[in-house]
Amino acid sequence: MADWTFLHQGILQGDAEAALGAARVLLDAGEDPVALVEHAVGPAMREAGQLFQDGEYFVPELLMAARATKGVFEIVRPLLAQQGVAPIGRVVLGTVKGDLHDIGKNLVGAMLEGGGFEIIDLGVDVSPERFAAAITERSPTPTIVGLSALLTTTLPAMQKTLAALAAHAMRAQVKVMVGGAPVTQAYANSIGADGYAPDAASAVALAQRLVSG
Ligand code: B1M
Repeated sequence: MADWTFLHQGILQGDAEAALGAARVLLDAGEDPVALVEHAVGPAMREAGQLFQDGEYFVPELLMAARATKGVFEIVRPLLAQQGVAPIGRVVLGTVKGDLHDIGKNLVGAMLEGGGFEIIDLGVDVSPERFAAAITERSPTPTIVGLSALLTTTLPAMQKTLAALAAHAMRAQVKVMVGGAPVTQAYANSIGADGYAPDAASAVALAQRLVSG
């Protein structure tokens, strides 16, 4: 029975070096990379998200946990690909046009990756056309488009992105989830998004709901 404690604690404490070392030891001992994600990486990031929601972790702690997760995924991702492990969904993620805030978007991406999703991160200031192109360019077709916005002035770019997806006849093929400080459930409903998540932990639960039907 594998001992996931060091990896779990390394991520939770945001110690990227310790997490990477623990992941290497587990993989060298023949542990399955899928089990590593399911038993250590995912639970540790969920716990970090919960601590953040409970007010025990602040943004720096969460960012460090995300950074540790990212390092572990650098070595786990190719092994998953070798095994032909399919992600539970593919998410095209980005901060909308005109908006340069990416801390929350990156946290959402790290949590989703920990939850078994493949992330295609388009970065910040992403135009509606680039979101649409990212879907047509990828095979298999991504299942979710995730839009982040932090400015009230860039909220309309979410609606424009949805319009661009519709104009390229791909709105029915993908689910659209939105988030960011000025975004609300009412706003998400008003633009016809499929879901809204207030934080990174809820984003994982929402994405799982969206891919399961
Ligand atoms: Co700016 N900024 N900023 N900023 N900034 C805010 C957002 C602001 C509220 C500050 C304020 O005035 N009190 C304000 C917006 C006001 C408004 O529109 N109502 C503001 C402004 C005005 C600006 C500039 C215009 C300032 C200027 O230049 N005059 C400028 C705009 C630049 C641009 O984008 N074009 C600007 C610039 C910057 C910096 C570059 C300096 C920096 C960004 C650095 C970076 O991201 N790499 C910055 C920062 C850091 C902030 C604050 C302080 C922090 C934002 C943050 O990272 N929060 C912010 C004030 C604040 O929020 N206290 C502010 C932490 C992060 C974990 O939370 O991003 O909300 P958040 O993400 C959460 C959830 O929202 C959710 O999950 C995340 C994790 O729990 N979530 C999603 C986010 N995306 C999601 C997507 C999902 C689901 C959930 O699905 C896809």
